[in-house]
Amino acid sequence: MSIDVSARAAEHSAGLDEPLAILDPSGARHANAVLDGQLSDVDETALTDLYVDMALARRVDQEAFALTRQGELVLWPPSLGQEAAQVGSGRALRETDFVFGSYREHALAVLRGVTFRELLAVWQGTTQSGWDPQAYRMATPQIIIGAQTLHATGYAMGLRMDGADDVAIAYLGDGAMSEGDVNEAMVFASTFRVPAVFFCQNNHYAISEPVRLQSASPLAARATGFGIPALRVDGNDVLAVLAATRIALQRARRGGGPTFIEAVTYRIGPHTTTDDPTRYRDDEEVAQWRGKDPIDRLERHLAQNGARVDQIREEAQVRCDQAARDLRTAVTTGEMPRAETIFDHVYTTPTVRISEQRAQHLAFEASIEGES
Ligand SMILES: Cc1ncc(C[n+]2csc(CCOP(=O)(O)OP(=O)(O)O)c2C)c(N)n1
Ligand SMILES: [Mg+2]
Repeated sequence: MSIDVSARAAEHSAGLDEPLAILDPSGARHANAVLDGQLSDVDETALTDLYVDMALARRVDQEAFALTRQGELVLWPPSLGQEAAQVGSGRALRETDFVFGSYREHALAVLRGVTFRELLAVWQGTTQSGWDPQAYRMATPQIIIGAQTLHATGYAMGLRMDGADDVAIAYLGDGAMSEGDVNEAMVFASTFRVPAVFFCQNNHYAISEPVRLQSASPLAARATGFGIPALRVDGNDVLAVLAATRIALQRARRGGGPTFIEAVTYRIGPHTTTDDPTRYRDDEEVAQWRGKDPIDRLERHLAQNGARVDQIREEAQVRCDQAARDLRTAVTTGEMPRAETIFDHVYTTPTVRISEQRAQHLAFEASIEGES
């Protein structure tokens, strides 16, 4: 029986040999039998919106990186190069779907409406968590590699029990595929047929570990062993990502269970602002991937379609410059939370022990007040 399940999952999979793509790096559009049907509504306005979203994501990332170098943020995990993977999938979601990200999904946070203040506070160390997950339908950043896939699966089990047709989407990296948590999440998601999407951004590295040392076969192929159909797409092609995510979401809403998407992309920048990638990879490899840039690709496509690219670029520039100003204001307006708030959100209802620890801490603070 398990063989049948895997075989069925494989039958509904696509792109395992060669990633599915719509736009090539030159911006030319190619027909794709699996994806084309999902893109009939994507006109020039929609393409422009995707372009502006990606430009904005890139600028937020660039500014936050600079704020780290200026000592305003403690750390930042850059998303340069991964804009199509994040924006294409993020734009496929409904407002009521729930996002469970890792720590690199800044574009998702921006699309969901998380404020710059809330986003930067995470990396400034001035929040105990980040934001209200329910307000944005997005969980706060997860540093424990892969843990969010369990959260998404559990949430999706709840959605099924409620009879809702929303979907939980978990973002994970290539390195996370080696974690037990992810494998456990896929078992539960598959056997309970939960409305979940596992969206893996294969950016080719887990810090310094190249993906070829994590897997000898495409990561997406693993999902089929769990009975989960997989779509492997060019992750720098925003249209391919949008279409694949729509397919996965539709399957989940119809009661067809989870889908695994592998978006093949590349982390152009360092792992975080404390990493030096020149120690473990060649400039040549990075240059090759720069040639597949997701934003340049869409810009070329718009130009080939006769769109007024100079106008679109200008519109994006205005939005980006405003975002840069807003980020700088946001980074300087935060307040340090009081230390005792660390006890506030451990449990919905504090346990006796947590309450005691809180009281002890307050007593200690009072005892040293005025000492320095
Ligand atoms: C359980 C766990 N193990 C190790 C780490 C340290 N760590 C932080 S990021 C990272 C690499 C993750 O790589 P990947 O899943 O590919 O995501 P990416 O950083 O490339 O987005 C590791 C090993 C961690 N945070 N959690
Ligand atoms: Mg990675």
